Amino acid sequence: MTHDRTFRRWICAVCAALSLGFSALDTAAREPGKLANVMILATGGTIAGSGATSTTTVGYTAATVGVARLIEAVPELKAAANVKGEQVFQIASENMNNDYWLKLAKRVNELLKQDDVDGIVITHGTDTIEETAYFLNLTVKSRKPVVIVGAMRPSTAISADGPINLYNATILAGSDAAVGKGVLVVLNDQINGARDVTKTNTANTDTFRSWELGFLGYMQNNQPYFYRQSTRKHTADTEFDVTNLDKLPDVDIVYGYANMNRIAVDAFVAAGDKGLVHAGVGDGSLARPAVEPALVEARKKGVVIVRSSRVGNGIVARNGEAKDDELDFVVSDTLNPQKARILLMLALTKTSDAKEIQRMFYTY
Ligand code: DAS
Repeated sequence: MTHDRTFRRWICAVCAALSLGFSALDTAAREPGKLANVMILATGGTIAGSGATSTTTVGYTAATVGVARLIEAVPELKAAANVKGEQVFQIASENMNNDYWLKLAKRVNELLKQDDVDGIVITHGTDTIEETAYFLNLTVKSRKPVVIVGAMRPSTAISADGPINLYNATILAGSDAAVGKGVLVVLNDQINGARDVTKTNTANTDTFRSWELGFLGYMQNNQPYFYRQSTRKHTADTEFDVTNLDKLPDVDIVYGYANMNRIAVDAFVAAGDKGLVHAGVGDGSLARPAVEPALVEARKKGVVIVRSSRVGNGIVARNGEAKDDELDFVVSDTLNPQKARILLMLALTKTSDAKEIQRMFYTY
């Protein structure tokens, strides 16, 4: 074996050992039997909501209860972890935006650098919990657990689900089993991964699913039970860094349907979008002659085009329903349109090369 190849192998071994060392430092094990230190970051939502009566489960006001009261309402948290609360902002999550995401991601990364923080729980509205979870899955630079939790019934309702969801999320955020699993979403005793979870019912407590790709595990009897984990890169392995970002590139979504026209595509391009996600019918199909020419023109103006699907399951195949190689389009793989938008935004902070962005869609 030549010296050069031996040296290269030696370098690779050293790098592997160092990365293991760093990741071990990142998740320094607690003394056995000591409670984990978990930060609860509150952002609003139904879990912090209140209704006029104890039977009001729709038509209540989200984002009215502060983090201190959320924690006080679940005294059992004291046996789950050493918890501290912080109100990062207080909104109904349909009002979530890129600025809130950047603020939250920077605060999470700041806290996770602290040795006295073992994990983080984020209380959040359910409407965009899947998007915030995926954004953090791509921007948190730590293997420590980050668990996002919401509720489908306000805190004032009979059988409010917020308290047990918050308790489960706190247990999970303090558990070694959750280390290195990426950002997790916990409601209804089910553990979902950030990449694949989506809201599937407007009002029911079992609304969060990862459809065909499935839950990662369950919360039961005060502990997590994992049965799978994501095969895609996340958190500590991400190439994206929002530390010095104050704004994200403008990316919007155009929804596909019968009788579609090109007006929305042209409007977003005229508004200066850097990327467009097309939520196509079927396998990400493009209406011709109405829409495909508009997307081709947009690409020629430098707008990066991602073909996604409104369907909800399955792979959007490259060169299937459109000549992606020839048109220099990107396909979203299995990411739904709202998550494809998030990855495209972060990708555009690093490159506008469609082939490089396609690599990112097959990586995360
Ligand atoms: N409006 C919803 C939200 O804040 C309420 C909820 O379900 O959390 O996402």
